[in-house]
Amino acid sequence: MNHLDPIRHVRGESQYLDDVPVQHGTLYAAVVESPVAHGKLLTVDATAALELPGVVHVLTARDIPGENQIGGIVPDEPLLAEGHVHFRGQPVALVLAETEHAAHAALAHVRVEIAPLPIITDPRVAAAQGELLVPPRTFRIGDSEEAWAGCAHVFEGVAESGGQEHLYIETQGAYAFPTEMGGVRIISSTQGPTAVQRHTAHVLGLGMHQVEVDVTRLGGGFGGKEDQATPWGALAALGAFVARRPVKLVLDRMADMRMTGKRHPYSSDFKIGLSADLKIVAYEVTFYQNGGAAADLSPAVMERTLFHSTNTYFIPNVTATAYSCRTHLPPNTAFRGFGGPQGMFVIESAIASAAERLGVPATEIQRRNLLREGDLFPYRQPAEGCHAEQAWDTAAELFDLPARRREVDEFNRTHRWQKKGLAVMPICFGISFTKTAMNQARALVHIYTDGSVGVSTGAVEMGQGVNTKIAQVAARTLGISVDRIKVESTNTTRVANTSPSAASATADLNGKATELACLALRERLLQLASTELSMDYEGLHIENEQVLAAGKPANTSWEKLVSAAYWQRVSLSENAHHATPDLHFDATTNQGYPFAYHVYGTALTTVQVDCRRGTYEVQAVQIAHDFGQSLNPAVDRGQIEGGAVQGIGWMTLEELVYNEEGRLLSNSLNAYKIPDLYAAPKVLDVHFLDTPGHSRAVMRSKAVGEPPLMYGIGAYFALRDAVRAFNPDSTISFSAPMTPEKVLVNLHPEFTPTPSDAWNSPA
Ligand code: LUZ
Ligand code: MOS
Repeated sequence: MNHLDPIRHVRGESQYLDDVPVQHGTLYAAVVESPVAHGKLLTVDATAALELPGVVHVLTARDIPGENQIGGIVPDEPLLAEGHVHFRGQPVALVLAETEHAAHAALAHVRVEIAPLPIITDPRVAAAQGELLVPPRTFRIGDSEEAWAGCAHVFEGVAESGGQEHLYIETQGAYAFPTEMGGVRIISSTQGPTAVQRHTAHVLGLGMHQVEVDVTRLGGGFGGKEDQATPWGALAALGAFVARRPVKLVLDRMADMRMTGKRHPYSSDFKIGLSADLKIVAYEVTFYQNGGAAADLSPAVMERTLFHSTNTYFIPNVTATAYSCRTHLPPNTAFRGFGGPQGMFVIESAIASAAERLGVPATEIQRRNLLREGDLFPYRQPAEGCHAEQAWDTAAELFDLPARRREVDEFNRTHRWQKKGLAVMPICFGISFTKTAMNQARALVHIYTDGSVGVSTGAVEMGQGVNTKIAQVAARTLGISVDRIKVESTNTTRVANTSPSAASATADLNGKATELACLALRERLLQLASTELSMDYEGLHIENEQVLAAGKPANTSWEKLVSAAYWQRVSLSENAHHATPDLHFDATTNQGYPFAYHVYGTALTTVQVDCRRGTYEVQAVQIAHDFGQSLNPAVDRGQIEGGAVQGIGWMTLEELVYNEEGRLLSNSLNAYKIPDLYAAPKVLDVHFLDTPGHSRAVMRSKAVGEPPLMYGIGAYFALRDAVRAFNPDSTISFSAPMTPEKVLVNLHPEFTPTPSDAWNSPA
């Protein structure tokens, strides 16, 4: 079965926020941003702006009727700046005007006066000054301190990974309408409708029942709309609340890039100890996370970095510490992988460092230390249903790792100015929100009297195909065709108290709730069929698969039965709740059972570098991935391909540059390069491993959203391999992204780059 949406997408028929027909009387909002990264806010003077034609209101913190606070984990973030500004691009005021043009034209006429204060952009500097967003955390197993003495080899180093712009195709935005009785209805481009509802209610001083949030679909989220869709929803709602008119607020691309947080850059210290036979005995790592100016989701991201600090390896002695550092950048936030990729980059750097210094292939160390069934993660959950070795061995055999290695070496022997590189990247990703309480979901299923079905859940469709999967779950469970099912918009009045669509867990959580609701309806209908109607009803009982496989429209007896149920006054609606069983985690000991299960896989990456220019090509990414029993191989393959390419972008081309004043210099697609058709791998193979899936996964189809991003880490190490083939003495640092400029400098260390003048020239 294909994804339900693409034909409409391609025809431009799908409705996104900006396609919602504009209601008469709508005002347009534009955001006045702080022009400096840190300072004392002296005045916000809107007099001149208010004299411009079409300008209706300029709202500041003083106009907020409730509490000026949108912090999630920590209450440290105002909706509109008050007293101080903490990052460049921080919302200071909101202009409301009759047209979009008038609103934007007014921005420059709002006079904002700020007394500048010192600016920190480096997380290590922040940590040294005690600027932490939350106290540090340490995950510990065994005793690494004791273990060093017993190691044959110990290596230390530093690893750095950069941020990443989400670059969802649809920018942030919201459209808010005042409702009768003083409430608001918000159409929001958010992964977290409940977060928009909760914070808007708080800001407006309303009950949550007075705020309705509706989401049809997003043009991408990638984590950027898990928490950071909230300010735009709340600002539009504030405008609608004050003006008593509909208010539409959509960020343009450059405003979105300037004002919103991104993937967290990390700077980390590692120390790895190995035995003579290359077993990893001990690992110590300290992460400095660049959190930006407010906590946002940084503490949770930092925690997931710790969870994934050993990737897919068993290490008996681990001490992993993380600092979430406050800097004067926009608050960094969730991004596909949620800190996991950053943690995994460091352990892979440590292994590469050891391998290079010992003169052995990194793959020797990697393969020898893969997790096995029952091995403990540093947080004491055992690896259950562990497919780490299966994934590696399948990939190595299927894609012939020894032959790939020989080909690369042979090519490098015979070519002077072109070099190839190869890396293997095994992954392991824990599925569940690490905050146990968030692992719950509800579904509301209505069967209409004609036998058609409407399903509402908390899942937000953002291109990932969750609605397709939910429709499949309902169809399979009820034994009817998918055409009879509509997955409705995500609306806080139909399904309340939802977790965001995040953590790769959306299909599992909402799919399971859908399955439960459909099972209850099916039981009820079966009972009716057997007792009340003495119907010999087979369509529902079994043969569901056959009915679907035969491509028959809904079994006619389904309609008969549904109609009978109505006339017998049997309810045709069901609301079900699912909570992932068995999860627990103690955040004081950092031990427990936080994940429903883990997803495994392995990628082989081959690159070729032009050693005169530093330019490169990712030739092949060949993946063996653990999908379990895939509900939808087409959708799942798409997630792997997109995730891998997005990960390659993070590791290679995508370079966020802020200057020392905290100004984003890579502020448009002229200056921020994401993978395009040319940068995508020439070959991208995805092999579906034969694995049973997990009973905690929806219909044993394992979560697939975030894990593949981490295959992209292989591209960094493959490039490093190619650089070292050209220049074996290279003292190349573990620093991603490995841009062509960086490759060039590492190929030719005698070539001294000029300081980044280009970046510092006035924009
Ligand atoms: N969001 C969240 C996430 O709130 N908790 C998580 O554990 C998580 N993991 C991945 C992505 N988003
Ligand atoms: Mo996400 S990083 O699962 O919103």
